[in-house]
Amino acid sequence: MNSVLRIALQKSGRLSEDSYQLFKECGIRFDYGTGKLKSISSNFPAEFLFLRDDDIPGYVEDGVADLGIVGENVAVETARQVQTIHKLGFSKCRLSIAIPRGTDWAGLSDLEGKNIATSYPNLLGSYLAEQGVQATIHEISGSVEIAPSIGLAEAVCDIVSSGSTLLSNGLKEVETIFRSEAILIANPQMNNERQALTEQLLFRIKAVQAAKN
Ligand code: PRT
Ligand code: ZN
Repeated sequence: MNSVLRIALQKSGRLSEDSYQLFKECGIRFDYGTGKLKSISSNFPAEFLFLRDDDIPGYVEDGVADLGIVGENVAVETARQVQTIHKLGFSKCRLSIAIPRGTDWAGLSDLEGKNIATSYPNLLGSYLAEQGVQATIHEISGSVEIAPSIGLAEAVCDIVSSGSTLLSNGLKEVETIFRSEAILIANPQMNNERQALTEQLLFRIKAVQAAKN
């Protein structure tokens, strides 16, 4: 067997440390945090690619990587043809709608005809459609929380974990639209050797998780 699994991980961010830790606990060694874009494991047939999280689903869909670790929020938002093969239990967060703290909230119908700023237009768009609410979505790539204070939108839809960012921007969370955690995604067209390696990896991941519970 000479296939090598190519695994895409976030280079630097909220998923990186726990992703690296998971492989370490699985007994898979590789260099990480050296600034390199790739690293080959010294004791498992795997090559690690360090990328921005938003690019990972696309690389996995195209087969540049066989596997990747991303937040479910990013996997769903990018709508790539990848398989979710396992939930990893870290980087938990939620995607929520928030409005200025002093504003009354009677329910989702309050958003009718309003402007909502978000980096997740697809997730928000399908949620609003499901709920039968018509609002204008403004896609912005960062600092979503400041949109109401600069008059860009009456509400935001952003990732929340502790809630302190919303609080410090004078916003209150009124509706959670999606719950997320890190997931392992896979290219659906892997060859048999790579599938077998993926099975070996999954077996180790499940053993690590079982030992913690
Ligand atoms: O550079 P790159 O593009 O790779 O990274 P990134 O900056 O886009 O992503 P990163 O590292 O911030 O987040 C990676 C993934 O971690 C996300 O896609 C989520 O799945 C997950 N995650 C978990 C979070 C958070 N918690 C989180 N708190 N992602 C973002 N946040 C941000 C949020 O956007 C907001 O600005 O943190 C702020 C809110 O945090 P609290 O604790 O103040 O509520
Ligand atoms: Zn990103």
